Amino acid sequence: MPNFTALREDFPTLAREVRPGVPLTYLDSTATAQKPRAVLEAMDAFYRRHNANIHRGIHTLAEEATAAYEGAREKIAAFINAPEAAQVIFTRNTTESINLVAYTWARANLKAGDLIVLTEMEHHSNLVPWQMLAAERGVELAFIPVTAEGLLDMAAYARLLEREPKLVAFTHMSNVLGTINPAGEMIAAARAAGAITLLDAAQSVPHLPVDVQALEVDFLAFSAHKMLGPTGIGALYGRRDLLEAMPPFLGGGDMIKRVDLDGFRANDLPHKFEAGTPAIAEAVGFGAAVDYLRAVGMEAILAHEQELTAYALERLAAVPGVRIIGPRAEKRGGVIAFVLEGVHPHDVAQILDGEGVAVRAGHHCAQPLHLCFNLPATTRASFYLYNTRDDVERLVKALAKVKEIFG
Ligand code: C6P
Repeated sequence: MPNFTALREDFPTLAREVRPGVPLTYLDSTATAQKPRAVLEAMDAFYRRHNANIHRGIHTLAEEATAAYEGAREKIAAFINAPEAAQVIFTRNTTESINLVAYTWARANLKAGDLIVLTEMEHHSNLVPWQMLAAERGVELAFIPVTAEGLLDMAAYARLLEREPKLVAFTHMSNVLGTINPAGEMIAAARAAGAITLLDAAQSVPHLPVDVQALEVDFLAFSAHKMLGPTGIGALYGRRDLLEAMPPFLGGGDMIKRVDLDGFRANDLPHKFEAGTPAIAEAVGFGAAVDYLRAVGMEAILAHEQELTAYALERLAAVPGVRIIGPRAEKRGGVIAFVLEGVHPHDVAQILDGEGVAVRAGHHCAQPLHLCFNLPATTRASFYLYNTRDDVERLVKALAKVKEIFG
């Protein structure tokens, strides 16, 4: 088992104080993760020594930059066990990956009356693109309900599949409830019903082993910044035959094989979907983040976070007035959303910040899910590999302060 307390040393941000004498307790990794030195140094080294545009120049730096960018793609492909690197498209983030599928595959393949199955626990980025498509094309959206425990209602899902949806798109792990959905089982059922599948893996790829071939998923979307990498870069994995048949997303440089005044011929995968100069240094940082996660081990990271979450659930449940939403520990990853009776979540978060405890408050870009629980907002604490029981204790102590202030 890796020494999770010792690896905190790799993250400079975790050593800082929020204000003099108040150390940082970072419990907001679901929003974005902190970055280890290995990522910062890889990006710094890229800019200091190798900076050049890619796929264009034939000078040494251009070749080094291209090799670094494509090398990062290889690492990310291996991390999710993609059959080939060309099936990994660099995007800006999960949101752009999902929009890419909505604007290309969906607009080329779906027509009025076709059904898309989503869930009530989706982040807005796996909801609004489909609502936009529904408004434009008249496709129908249907939702797998969320149970009171915060799980998907699988009987309702089976009934929705009888309606032969064209696409089933759902989150692998909820950014609010922490629920880890049974993706393998759900994808197999969707495939049996003839549907294409898209997995929003923004919260799963960073925290648990994800194997696209074992899952037999058609599209998978995730962001580097939630998995120790930089902001501004994410990835879309896609099945080769689907990606090849899809029209390009954005037009411009690099995504073409040939252009004349009458038209263009699209480039091969993955370049067909990467128009313009991409986030090169960010790709290098993304690759370094994946190296770091691999070295620690995704099984070990998941086990650490689940153990910590079970502990935190127990400790928080003992705080009078705390109501936690979401399932029991075995069914969730390191995310705990809660309300404290009589105190608005924003006030909770503000007082926690005064104690150095960084959490998120609000609807966490999942407004429909909050409505399921009749809550406009929650406070959310989330964990990553660098969090420890000490962080949980600081959270509990800071909550006592909130209660003290609000009586
Ligand atoms: N959730 C949170 O605090 P982007 O912003 O594109 O990198 O990721 C979007 C996204 C998609 N799906 C899920 C399940 C997510 O959790 C997120 C991002 C962050 O919960 C920021 S809103």
